[in-house]
Amino acid sequence: MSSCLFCQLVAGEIPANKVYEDDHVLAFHDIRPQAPVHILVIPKRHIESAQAVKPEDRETLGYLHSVIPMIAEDAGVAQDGYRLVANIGRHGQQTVPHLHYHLLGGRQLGWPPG
Ligand code: DGP
Repeated sequence: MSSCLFCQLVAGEIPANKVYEDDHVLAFHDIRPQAPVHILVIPKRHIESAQAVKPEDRETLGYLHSVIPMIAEDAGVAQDGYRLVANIGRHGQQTVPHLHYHLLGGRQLGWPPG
């Protein structure tokens, strides 16, 4: 079993409330939602964070971004808008070291973040 929580989730070793899945991307509801819609979108292949992205990840991440509009549409937030956030490292408060985008919406969000 992988030591990475999200790799375990991709492998089906721990359950997830999935909203989208294909060969390269998985999207599921965050276990601690911070907004009415709070979905995590991840590449299935392990990449530690946005800071660890390499040129060879270009296709995977370009593809991941191409399915986000559909996920947002299905979640009902495309029209009013939403936020896409990647936390990175300690100061970014990344707690799971597998690249993930928080897709947050369904209410008016504040800015700047804390
Ligand atoms: P971050 O702090 O940016 O690394 O975000 C990690 C998010 O992952 C956090 O919002 C909570 C969520 N999370 C942690 N463990 C699980 C889990 O087992 N299942 C699901 N669905 N979400 C999780």
